Amino acid sequence: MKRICVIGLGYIGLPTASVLATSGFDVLGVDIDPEVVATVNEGGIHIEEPGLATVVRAAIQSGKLHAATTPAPCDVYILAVPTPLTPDKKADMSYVQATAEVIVPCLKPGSLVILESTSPPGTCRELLVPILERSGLKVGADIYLAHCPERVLPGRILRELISNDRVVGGFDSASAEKARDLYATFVEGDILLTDLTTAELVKVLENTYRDVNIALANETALLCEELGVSFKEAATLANRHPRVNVHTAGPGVGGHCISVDPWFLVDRFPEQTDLIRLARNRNDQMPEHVVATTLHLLEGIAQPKVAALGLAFKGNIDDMRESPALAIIRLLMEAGVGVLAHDPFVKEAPVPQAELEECLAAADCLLLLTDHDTYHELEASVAAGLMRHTTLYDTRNMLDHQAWRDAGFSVSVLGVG
Ligand code: SAJ
Repeated sequence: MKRICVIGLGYIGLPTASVLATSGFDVLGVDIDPEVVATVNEGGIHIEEPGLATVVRAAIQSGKLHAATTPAPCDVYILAVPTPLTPDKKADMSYVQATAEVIVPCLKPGSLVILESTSPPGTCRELLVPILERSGLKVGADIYLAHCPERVLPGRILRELISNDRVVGGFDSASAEKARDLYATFVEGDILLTDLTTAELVKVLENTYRDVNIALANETALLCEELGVSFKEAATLANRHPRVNVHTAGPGVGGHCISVDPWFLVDRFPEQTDLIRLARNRNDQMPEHVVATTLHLLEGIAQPKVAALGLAFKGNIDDMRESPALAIIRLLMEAGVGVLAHDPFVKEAPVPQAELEECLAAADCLLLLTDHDTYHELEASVAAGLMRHTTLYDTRNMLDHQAWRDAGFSVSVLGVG
């Protein structure tokens, strides 16, 4: 059985390492953070993800998964490290570069290197190949290289890791086939083979498609506020057309993927990406719109206080990366508004956080920012009893607004005029 080194024990690497271990491979999970390594070796997890704790515990108990801060010689290296944005919206490839450099001394003829991190098209050939060849081995002749972008949705990672189709791009067909054979041991979806650059583009294109469509939804939602109609109703009706899929409007686009990946194309092709740039900026401007509306709702109130419900970038997860909720809360605080935030999934936040009741106590506006399912159970009458002013601003258009009006609330909804 092959020995596999998975580098980067985050949202993608840890589930991947554990699933490979429970499939019978000997897996070495590598992370630069010694605390993460210690937690994993104890069978614990440092991220919230349904089902992950069970799989990691099983993988560690079986003796098939072991974590360390440095790699060791293995047959396969899976790189699952972050590709964040620099402040000037360029792809920061430093983690991929450092990871590739650190495995160079471990490479031997027959090694297979797989990049899972989402990367600008061209990364594997232009960045990885020259680094890997510092080993004295030639990619395509001595070692294999493939790109197999992760495509799982936070909150459903373990299920999607197994059920989703995978795109595998190979340096050559031998590389693609080797990588396919590895994923075939646990993937139930189809595994589709292509070349390295196409695979890189596919992943970025998927998320750019989402971003541009969400921007269209958000822009139309703003028009609906002017028109005095409901965006949700219009979108639902438009979606009865067999070839239309209008996305959902909201307070902005968060997460490490959709709000980031389109910039990889803009960075690489600044002249040809007007549409992508405009869409990205439209989505990035949504927090300002939410803040402007909230400030309008608070007009005339001395020392206003907002109860911000939801910190994660989307419902039912704890992930706050690029979360519009954080941007909105920070902007409100800068404008002199007191904000207490609540999120049932987030343990530690970079903004003031409290239990739900404390959050709502004497608040002037309930600002709903994340579509956690539990917020459907919010009791309007309970909130009304705690708050100073009964104002609701639902940026996810998810509550039963009539029930809140019946409880005495004045209700504003993003995308409803
Ligand atoms: N959002 C909207 N309107 C929508 C859909 C989403 O405002 O119609 C917002 C969400 O609230 C959230 C953000 O966009 O803030 C992104 O959420 P998401 O659930 O659409 O996507 P992610 O970032 O959790 O996961 C995406 C997925 N990509 C696609 O659906 C094309 C996932 O399959 C990828 O694996 C992941 O990015 C990734 O790793 O790239």
